[in-house]
Amino acid sequence: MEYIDLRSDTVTQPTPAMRRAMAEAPVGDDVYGEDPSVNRLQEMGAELMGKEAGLFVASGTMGNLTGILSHCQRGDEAIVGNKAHTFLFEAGGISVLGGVHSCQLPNQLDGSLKIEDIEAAIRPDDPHDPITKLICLENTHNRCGGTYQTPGYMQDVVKFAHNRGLFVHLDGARIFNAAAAQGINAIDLAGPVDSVTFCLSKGLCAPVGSVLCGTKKFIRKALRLRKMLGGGMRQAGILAAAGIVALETMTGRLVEDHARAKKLAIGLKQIPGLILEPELPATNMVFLALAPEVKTGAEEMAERLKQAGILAGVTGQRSFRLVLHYWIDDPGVEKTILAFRQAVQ
Ligand code: TLP
Repeated sequence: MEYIDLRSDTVTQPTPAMRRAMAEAPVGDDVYGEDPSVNRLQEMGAELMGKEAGLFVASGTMGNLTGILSHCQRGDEAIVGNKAHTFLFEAGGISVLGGVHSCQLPNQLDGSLKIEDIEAAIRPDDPHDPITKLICLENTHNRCGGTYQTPGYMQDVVKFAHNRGLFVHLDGARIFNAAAAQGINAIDLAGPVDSVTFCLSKGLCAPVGSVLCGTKKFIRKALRLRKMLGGGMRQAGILAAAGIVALETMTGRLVEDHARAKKLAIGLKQIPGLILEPELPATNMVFLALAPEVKTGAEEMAERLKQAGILAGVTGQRSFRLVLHYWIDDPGVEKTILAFRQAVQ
């Protein structure tokens, strides 16, 4: 059976244009800095983010880890949201591999961190304390519902951070969704931060990879860390070629996924027993929960949906995440609404 796979936008397959570009990509040894496709992708990424340099990495997780370890020494502290991907879903890498202590602040409903909370969390110069070094933001914010932050918020946090001698790293895995939702460019969000990771292999459909961007000096440091982490790939241009196509052709269409997410949310909201959280999605993610009167749990419901050809992401005992992407069309949305209606009964 061909499934309608809404578990994530990470499930996206490369487009035919990407497969062609991969087959024909000029390549070289990227550890020597000699892969023309990787070099081109890195330059494109840096320019789009308003940074001096970029570094192609295997994944969003590797981009965040390499980025945070480039800012922080062992014993430094990074301020993160308590729902941040970096904190929840990256296997504790910054602590395990980098000796970086994390200070978790409550993410607000919209995914932001309050500047007052950040200010209160900055450590005094006291030998009892780790040294506050970095603030990590996420935009769009995955676990807060695919919500986005505005350029004004990004500027405010960075201005505050720099006044206090802190750096800001942005997990911009879906920064192009954040930009598309606001009708702006990614540079309007990433421009102020010290470093940013964005992903090619989510809504942009490339098969592998992310790009970490920052100053030349920062990327020089990150290059050594990437090598240490085993991420020095050789003829990686085969992968980068798909990333180039992703940047050239896929960012402009993300609004279509956002429109379908809204359509899906509106359809699901009509079904008794389903609670949309939030009621309308900000970007490409729909989060929903089962109302108390529904006896079935999320796992069993997901099994029923699977029988109907729909793969839903289970996020808790009674909750789901549905992610829209390039490979989900309007009939797919309709079919999903119908399948939920039948599964909830
Ligand atoms: N997110 C995945 C899962 O890990 C939850 C998903 O399905 O959404 N930052 C953000 C905001 C992310 O959502 C993800 C992946 C990453 C970083 C990590 O990217 P990868 O999977 O490439 O390491």
